[in-house]
This record gives sequence, structure tokens and C-alpha cells, in this order.
Amino acid sequence: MIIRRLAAMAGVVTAAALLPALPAAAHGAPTTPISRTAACASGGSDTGAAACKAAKTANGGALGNFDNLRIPDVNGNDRARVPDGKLCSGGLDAYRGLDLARDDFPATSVSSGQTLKVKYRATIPHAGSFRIYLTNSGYKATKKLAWSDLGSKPLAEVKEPALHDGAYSMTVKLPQRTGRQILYIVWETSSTPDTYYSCSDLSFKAAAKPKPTTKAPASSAPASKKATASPAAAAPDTTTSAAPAATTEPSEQAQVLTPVGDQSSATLGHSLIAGAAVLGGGAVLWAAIGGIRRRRRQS
Ligand SMILES: [Cu+2]
Repeated sequence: MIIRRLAAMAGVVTAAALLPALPAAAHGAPTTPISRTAACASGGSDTGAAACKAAKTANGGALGNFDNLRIPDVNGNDRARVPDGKLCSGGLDAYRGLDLARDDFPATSVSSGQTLKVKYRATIPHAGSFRIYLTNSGYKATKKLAWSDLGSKPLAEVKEPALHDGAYSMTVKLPQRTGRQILYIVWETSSTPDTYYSCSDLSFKAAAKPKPTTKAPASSAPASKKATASPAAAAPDTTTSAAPAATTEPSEQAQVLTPVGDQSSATLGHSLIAGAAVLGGGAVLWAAIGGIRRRRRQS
């Protein structure tokens, strides 16, 4: 009898140990400007971009969950833990396709000097701080991202930003850049051991050309307006390498993403949720085993 009870208990403990791997393992990633994880990885907005398809192929199938690119116990030593050339994947196998050196990952169109809104979707909020880096002007999208591309200091450091509608909101002023760049965001949480990494591709608009100094006569104003309007509007767009479909509207992105337990409070870490899952699962299993044993005794 004692042996049977012990065996049943062992079964519950084993099953409970497997449970945390199932749900509730979801945390966060930037949706504005859209990150490679949010654009390409599982549970993201599934943009279907060619770069995302290539990333999945390079990964040998599906990528990991968009909000789960994290490494435990980094404690601020990002450069020691994340290898050069693997910054976008954090060096994690499940995301290695995101390291591809391509200039057509879904990108956000920005301007030099712009104050950029950053929305970091928190499927499970955690206390912590963000370090936001931008690639140097010498960065080339044809090379895999390395730490030397980012400079020694982040563009911005934000501690405990406000959480609005399931996303941390921050702003960062963009310096002078041209063409393709990457906003590299590190989220070091303090309520869990994890640090999260992400690459958001940016496409800087070409600087506005100085207006031609020749003034048209006043009488021809309506005609010249029409003539200059369309070429001027079309010209800057062609300088970005992203296809029009690839540049994404931030507000739409957030809605497409599938939230997982996004209403949990900041203090309620995923470890607590996992713990609850273990207890709940254990109770269900215990009841089930009890039922089987009772039935066996009756027969
Ligand atoms: Cu988490």
C-alpha cells in the first residue's frame, strides 16, 4: 500500500516537473519599431516577408515564440554572453535565422532627428530596465550585426517605463543616419533572471533636398504646384530598400499579435504563473490517479 502510494506520488511529481514547459512561457518583444521577432517569429504578426521566409528556412523550420528571446543570468554582461554576428538571435538556436544579413526584413521608416516612439509588447510584464542601441553610421546590412556596430553606450536607458495597453512605452531621439539601421533593444528584467534581446530594422528617409532657389512667377503658381507635387512625393520613397508592403504601421502590429496573459501585474512574474500551473496540474493528476486507484479497488 505504501509503495503504491509512493509510486503514485512520484508520478505526480514527474508530471508536474514537465508542466512548466507547456504554457505561460511568454514575455515580450518590441512591436514599434517592429522587431525581427515580432515580424517573423511564432505568434508574431506573420508579415510573410521574404526575409522572414528566409529566416525560417535558415532556422530549419519555425522560429521560437516572438516574445521569448531571452537568456537567463546575464546580469548586464550582454557582450560576454551574446556573440558577435548573433545579436539578433541572442545566440539562441531557436532564432538563428534572425541573424541573416539582409536589408529586407520588415522595417520602420524613420527620419534623422526624429523622436521615435518605442512600444515593447509585454505578454507578461516584468520589472526591469531597457537599453536601446542604434547602429553606427558605418553599419552595413550586408554584414551580420556585431557589438562594434553599436558603439559602447546605448542611445537611451529607460528604467521601469510605463505600461500602456500591454506595452512598455518609451521614446528615443534618433541621431543622423542614412539607409538601413538597426535599433537593438536589451530588456534586463529584475523580477526574473532573464534578459531579452531584439533587432528592429529601421529605414532612414533620405534627408530632404534643399528647395530649388528659382522662384516661379506668381501667375503660374497653380500649374507649378501640380507639377512639383507628384515627383517630390515619389522621390524619397524609392531611396528606401524596403518594399512598400514591408514597412509596417505600428498600431496594426500590436493588434495582430496574440497576447498571452498580458493583464498580469508587473509583480506577478512568469515563475509564479508557472508555479500555479504546477500546483493546478499536480492537483488534477492527483485526483485522476486517486480515481483510477479507487476504480481498481472496486473491480
Ligand atoms: Cu518573462
